[in-house]
Amino acid sequence: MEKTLEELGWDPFFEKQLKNTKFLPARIIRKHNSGYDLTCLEGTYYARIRGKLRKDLLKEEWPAVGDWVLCSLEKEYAMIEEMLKRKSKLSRKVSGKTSQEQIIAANADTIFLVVSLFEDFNPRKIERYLALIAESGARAVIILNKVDLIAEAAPFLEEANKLVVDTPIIVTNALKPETLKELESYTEKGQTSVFVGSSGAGKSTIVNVLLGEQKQVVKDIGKHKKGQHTTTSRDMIFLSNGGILIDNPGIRELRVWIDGDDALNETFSDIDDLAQNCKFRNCNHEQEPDCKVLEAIENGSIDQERVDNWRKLREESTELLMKRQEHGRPVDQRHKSILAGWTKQARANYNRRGGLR
Ligand SMILES: Nc1nc2c(ncn2[C@@H]2O[C@H](COP(=O)(O)OP(=O)(O)OP(=O)(O)O)[C@@H](O)[C@H]2O)c(=O)[nH]1
Ligand SMILES: [Mg+2]
Ligand SMILES: [Zn+2]
Repeated sequence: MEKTLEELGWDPFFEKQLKNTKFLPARIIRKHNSGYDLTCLEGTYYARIRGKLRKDLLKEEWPAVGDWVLCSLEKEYAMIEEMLKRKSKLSRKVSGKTSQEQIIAANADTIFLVVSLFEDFNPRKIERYLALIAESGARAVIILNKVDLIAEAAPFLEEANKLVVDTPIIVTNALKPETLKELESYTEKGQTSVFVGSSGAGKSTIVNVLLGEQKQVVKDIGKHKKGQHTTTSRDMIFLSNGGILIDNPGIRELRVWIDGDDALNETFSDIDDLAQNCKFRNCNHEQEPDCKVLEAIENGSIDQERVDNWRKLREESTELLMKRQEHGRPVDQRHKSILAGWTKQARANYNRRGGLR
């Protein structure tokens, strides 16, 4: 059954970008090694990027699942002619020494971070995800799943609440669909929700509950080894109420893709607030005199580990920026303050290693 553009997630943000075009708006619903599937008013087509557009784009800028593009239809397939500007973009850095970006999903409204309370709860890892989601421009919702497998949720909830200001936290048991009711307010008609988190956290199980059928293969506990990915591709899934979901493979190594320091300031807003009154404007909160963050650690109002993680993420994102600069990428005003926070010691480490970790 063909879908209306609204059912595909079209809204005024994209409509405004259409100017007298002869091409059709279409949404990327799947990525293959050598092309894409996209859906437009005429149906779903295999698609490739027009050579001219391909030349204009860096490889890492190529369309991702969730992107809106303009296409033309040939007999059997579609040609992607233009890309529309994104409302949000969830990215990570490709593993290893490269400074390449990998777009996980485009144009999400909500990103559900699924954490298993049983095997996966780690505040530092959650902070890392939250920083990435803050950078994406989409809204974060934390799902603490598998509550049935632990004795008591309260200590976890308390710990999780220390990490966020107004990010919703939902405690679930995906094997009991009624515990997922609260998710429905985020998965309404035309809303795009993306599921991320470790392998085995329960992303696909939750997607199946929302869909009302076993579409996504979920891990069979008896048959698979721990750490093995069950979901291996990113697929767009359409709910009968008009909601749109993107299930993802579990992420093994989450290297930050942060451009400027807004996302870190947002994720660590408690540290950022305190830092306003530190003696030095670019205080690293390590051993500087008159440091308000160190005082807060001292009096127990903020965890040392949280501050260490902030520093680590900041270092990682600054190194990434350095590396991208070396590769000739432009540095703009937003990057200035993060580069200014680059300490002598960190720069020395970076140079000694000859680049990224
Ligand atoms: N007890 C319990 N088991 C759950 C819950 N949610 C999911 N599971 C089980 O956990 C296993 C992993 O679930 P999946 O949905 O495949 O996990 P995933 O996050 O999609 O994993 P990847 O696709 O590898 O990234 C399955 O055997 C599910 O049945 C829960 O709330 N409680
Ligand atoms: Mg899965
Ligand atoms: Zn300080």
